[in-house]
Amino acid sequence: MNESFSLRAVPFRNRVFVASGTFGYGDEVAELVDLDELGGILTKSLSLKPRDGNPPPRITETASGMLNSIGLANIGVHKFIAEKIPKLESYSCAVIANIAASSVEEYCSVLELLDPLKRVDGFEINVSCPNVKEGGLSFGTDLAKVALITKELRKRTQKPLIIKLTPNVTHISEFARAAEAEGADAVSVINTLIGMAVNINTRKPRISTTTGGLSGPAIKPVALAKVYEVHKSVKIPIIGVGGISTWEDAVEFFLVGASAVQVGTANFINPAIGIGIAKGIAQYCERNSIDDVAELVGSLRADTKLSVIQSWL
Ligand code: RRO
Repeated sequence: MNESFSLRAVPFRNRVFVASGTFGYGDEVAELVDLDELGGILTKSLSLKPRDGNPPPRITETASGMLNSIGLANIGVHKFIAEKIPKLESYSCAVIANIAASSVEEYCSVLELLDPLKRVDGFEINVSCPNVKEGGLSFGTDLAKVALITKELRKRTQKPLIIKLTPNVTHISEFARAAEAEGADAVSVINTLIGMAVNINTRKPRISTTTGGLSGPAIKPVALAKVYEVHKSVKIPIIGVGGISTWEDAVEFFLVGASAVQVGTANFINPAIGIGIAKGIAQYCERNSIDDVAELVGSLRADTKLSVIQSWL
């Protein structure tokens, strides 16, 4: 049974990745988890300079979900190269660097610093952080900006270029099409949904920035619908992300059109969960005489005449 996947000839052992922001830079988790059993690791978003992020409280639990407002806290690209890359050298698991920035120039600078490194297999471009004033959603909700960022980065790398899209727009498929048109190799669908939680005793928001990004099982139905929408609109692979915590969840994403998946919030419960999900997918394929996970991708049996999404695509 073939469970591998590739982008621009970069091979991934299987189709289960760990999502950015839920797995540090990989090295922290390496003592607990055999990284080489994962399809790939998406690093925490990297900016040019280190960032402290937003003030606490910046995480709170909600029904079947988690609300975060980390605010892009990260060690900065220089420290990542000096301290994290050497620790990842002994693993063969693909490392995709996630980049976030507050200007097109900053995206380009971070990518140019990382591109020559052998240990960096590709890039996921975060144009969808809901928790920063500059960059983030202000880019990800602007079609022209998404197109420009993709175009400028495409000129600067031959490695896989993945654009991570926000669900906080009317039609996510338009953004996927813009990324595809400017040379993206894949899109990650979706980043977190803007959400809010209130403490009725203090009458205060439960996180410092009032609103934050909602993730976890609560958002899985939304993520599935967004992947389904994007699958109708682009030919490049879609990496499905949003609330996946079991292998059955992952199979749902394949059926609606994802070529690979990322496990995010579930890593906070069990950082080895991605490996279990990959094994569950392989066993499901074997039980159902499926020779290649690719056979599942987009194989949903939906009555297209009754599909509401079609009408406005
Ligand atoms: O750091 C964050 O607050 C954050 C980021 Br960069 C992101 O892309 N998505 C999210 O929910 N939080």
